[in-house]
Amino acid sequence: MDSKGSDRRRFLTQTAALAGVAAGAGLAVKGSSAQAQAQQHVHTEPPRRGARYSIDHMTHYTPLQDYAGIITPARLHFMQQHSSEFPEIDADQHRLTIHGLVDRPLSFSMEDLKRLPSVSRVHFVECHANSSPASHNAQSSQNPNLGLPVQYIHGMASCSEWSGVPLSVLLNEAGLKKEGTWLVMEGGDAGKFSHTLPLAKALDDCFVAYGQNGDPLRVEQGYPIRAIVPGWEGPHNVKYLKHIKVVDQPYNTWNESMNHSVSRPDLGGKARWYHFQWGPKSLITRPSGGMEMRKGYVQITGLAWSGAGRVSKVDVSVDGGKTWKEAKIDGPVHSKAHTRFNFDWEWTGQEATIMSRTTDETGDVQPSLAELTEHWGMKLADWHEKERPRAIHMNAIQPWKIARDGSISDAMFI
Ligand SMILES: Nc1nc2c(c(=O)[nH]1)N[C@H]1C(S)=C(S)[C@@H](COP(=O)(O)O)O[C@H]1N2
Ligand SMILES: [Mo]
Repeated sequence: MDSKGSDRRRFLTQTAALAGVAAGAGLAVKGSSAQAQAQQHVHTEPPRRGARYSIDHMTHYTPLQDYAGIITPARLHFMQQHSSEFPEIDADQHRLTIHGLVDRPLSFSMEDLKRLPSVSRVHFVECHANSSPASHNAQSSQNPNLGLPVQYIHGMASCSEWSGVPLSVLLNEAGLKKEGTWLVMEGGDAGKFSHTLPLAKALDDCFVAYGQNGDPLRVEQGYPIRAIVPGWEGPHNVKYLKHIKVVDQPYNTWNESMNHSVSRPDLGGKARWYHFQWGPKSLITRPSGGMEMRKGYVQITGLAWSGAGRVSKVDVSVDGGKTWKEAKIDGPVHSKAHTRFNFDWEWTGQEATIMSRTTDETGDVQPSLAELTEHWGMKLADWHEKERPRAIHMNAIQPWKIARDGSISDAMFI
């Protein structure tokens, strides 16, 4: 089959489906028609700096700047899919097997799963590579001087109400042998995307989801079932889930080895293995890069989240981090979920740098770029090398710089 041809058809269809959403966007992206924006909502990768590997994958970014509240409309959920086609799975035939270090290997049909006790929980899913240093200040065709809009820097994060069966229920049915300490989960897509997970996390709050915002999962999100691993990096949430094997040690699956480790020069090229939980993170989604300010009242709005639990507060600075004021939290605050914050402001027409910083219920505070860089054993100057180093698990405070002419640019690495 001609996979290029079918990809193109798919992108064309999805562009058409999203055109309505883009046209409704409030703050205009400078110098772009609604149609050009729609194209941008669904095109694949923005220019990447320092990409070191090449594998088949399809990416969609969530337009974080274009919706209100905390739930990402399902059709706008980001997608990070390591294959060039979606698997075509017949839900009536699909089975989930649990095997390995268990008393009774089991195989569940969708009907079996839906008969079991269920939970519905609001959680974010965020790609480990979201907010990558490579996407900051990458040149945008729309905003050559302003960098990419927030969608293409931070849009590999979305938040949904997921429904399904707790992994603890399924594992207890199968009966765990005491040597079992880890799981390997495998998807039904072409590359058999696999990931390991410590058993303790699986038993704590993970579940096998079949529902997304009340509907069945979308094909992009792993129809008919996927793992939800609350607060942990994206790849743990294995889509098209087919097999769960209980094992006695972590496996370095292909994806974990190739894509999810960063080698550190200061550690003699050794990698930092196994990133798990997202730290506290927030960002102002509006006004943000590529938008245009008008003088007078403006509501600053954004999202905050943490892999450790609930957001306890969000502070906003409009003077480049010199002073901070607490923002208003709007709407429900769920654990390991996007949380909406708002902040009333008046822009007087002066140059300003705006940013947000969140604190989670464990007291952990979102780091500045300088703090995060130090924590990683790097130097700020490293980011200014020609090939900006690769980094995953990026949760640094995001500054947006407002110029006197009202244009807004990404000030993360200036
Ligand atoms: N089967 C399968 N599961 C997968 C992937 C994949 O390519 N195939 N991608 C992983 C990665 S890297 C991420 S970030 C999340 C993205 O979930 P989403 O595509 O629903 O946004 O799914 C994870 N689960
Ligand atoms: Mo990812």
